[in-house]
Amino acid sequence: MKIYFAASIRGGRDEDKTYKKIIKFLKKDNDVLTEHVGNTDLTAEGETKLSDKEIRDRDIAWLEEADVMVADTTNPSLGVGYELAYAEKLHKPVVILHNDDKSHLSAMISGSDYFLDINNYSTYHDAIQILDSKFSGKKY
Ligand code: 6K6
Repeated sequence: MKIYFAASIRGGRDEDKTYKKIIKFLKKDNDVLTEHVGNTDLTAEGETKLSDKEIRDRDIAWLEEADVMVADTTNPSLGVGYELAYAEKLHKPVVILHNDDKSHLSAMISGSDYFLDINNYSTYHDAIQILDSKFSGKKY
């Protein structure tokens, strides 16, 4: 399966180690199109050779190509909010992971009829267990 993993970049990188572990798990059986999101060397300012337009257009092309989106919404991020709305527009299946101990998910996501697969987790191990139960043997 092709997975679009979405998580905060310029919104803040406090959870980057969790993103990295989630991506490592997902990569065992899937193609993760957005592996860079888990790069722990990436700062919120980050260096990139691409313009913002190139980043946005490339990411939307990947989202169109993906079978499913997995979004970690723990660290609020405008980009992730935009990607979630875009996934809804494309009718892509979306699995949301959110650590309620760290933030309160936006009502625009938790109150949407589209985003029904919202999963609270506390530790990285919980997050992996949630994804394992969803993805093992499942085709989107
Ligand atoms: C590197 C470091 C900082 O910026 C970069 C290069 N930027 C991005 N590269 C790839 N994807 C990006 C970049 N900026 C945002 N995105 C997409 O938006 C990712 O797919 C994330 O899921 C989401 C993060 O949005 P912000 O608003 O937190 O940056």
